[in-house]
Amino acid sequence: MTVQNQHFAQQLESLFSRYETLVTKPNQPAEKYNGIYQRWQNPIITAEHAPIFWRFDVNSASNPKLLERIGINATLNSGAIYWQGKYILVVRVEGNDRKSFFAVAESDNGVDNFRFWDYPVTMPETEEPDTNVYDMRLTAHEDGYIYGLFCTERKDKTRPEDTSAAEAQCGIARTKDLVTWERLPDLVTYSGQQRNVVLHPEYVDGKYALYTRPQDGFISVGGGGGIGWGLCDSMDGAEVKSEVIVDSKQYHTITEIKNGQGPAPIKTDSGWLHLAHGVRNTAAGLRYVLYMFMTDLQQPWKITHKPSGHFIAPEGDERVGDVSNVTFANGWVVNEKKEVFIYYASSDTRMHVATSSIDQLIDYVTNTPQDGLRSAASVQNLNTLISQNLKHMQGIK
Ligand code: M1P
Repeated sequence: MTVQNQHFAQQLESLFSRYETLVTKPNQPAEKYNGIYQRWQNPIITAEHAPIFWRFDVNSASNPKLLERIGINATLNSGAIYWQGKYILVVRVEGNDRKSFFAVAESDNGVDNFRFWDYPVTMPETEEPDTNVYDMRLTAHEDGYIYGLFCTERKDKTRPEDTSAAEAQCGIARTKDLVTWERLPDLVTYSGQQRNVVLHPEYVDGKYALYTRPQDGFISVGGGGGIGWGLCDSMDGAEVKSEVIVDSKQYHTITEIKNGQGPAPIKTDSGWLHLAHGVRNTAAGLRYVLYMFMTDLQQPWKITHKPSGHFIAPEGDERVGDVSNVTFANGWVVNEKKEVFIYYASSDTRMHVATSSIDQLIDYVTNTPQDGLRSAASVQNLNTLISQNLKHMQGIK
């Protein structure tokens, strides 16, 4: 073996060995307690989790200096499904070239040892090719398919001179095995643009039901916004003729600038549990947090409970990344034990998990005070709790 070949072999072995250490690292619950959910210490999927053979040409003949050929920048906003006893994420993987694509990663326990399948998803295109695809929401629909709804982004051709002018719409694909995807026509709505569109898992009045996010522009929702709701006859040529707003953006709340549905809601005996994101502006830029609400079982477009404030906000290392001060979730799953695994990305960079249970989340959603929309109302909520607690604590002395 030549010196160069020896160096190549050593480097490659070290790359594979460091990779194995990373992907097999056990995760532990974080220390902080709120009784609602448990954060876990380590990010579950990072750019470094992309297999070595995605990034390097491992043949010493064609890559004698062992250079990285295809760089991966981030692993973020992932759809999730509990499928055949495995915790499956359809990860948004973003290359160094800024293009996102989907790739499936699976784990046996949902909190660590996530591994990507060998190949990313080959998503068919429509007649109008996507420039970028991202943020898939997975829904196992009662029609028997697993649907993936995602954002398809293309250049805004009405503004050819503006190189950042883009248009977001909802791409739709379905699968039965998460390997082969049938691409269906993009969703048609009568709002300017759409992002954060999610398919409800059940028919409503015999139709498919969609959570939407009507928006006037690509980043700004403008006069539109809010989490919308609409029905359509078919997912093959889906058209939502009218949208009602389920949860609107609201002044001086966590949704002041915009909001969007997270993953598909979870059905419980008390109502549909929803996870969403809310965005407000700050001097340091936009801040994205997660929040929850519950809707009526028969009328999923009607909110029955909505706790005030955020459910998960960026903390510690989560606060920094490509787009700092962001938590975003488009995937959660429930297992046989009614445990809930909430998969969220931090700062558009890496994936994390927090675990909870259906009972805890129902308790949180139904018993947390609502937002009174004024400081005085917040103090009133606090005073009520304090006085109840002080009486209770005196009683047990
Ligand atoms: O950068 C934060 C998020 O911004 C967008 O979300 P929204 O449409 O609600 O503003 C998306 O691009 C999302 O992918 C990203 O995480």
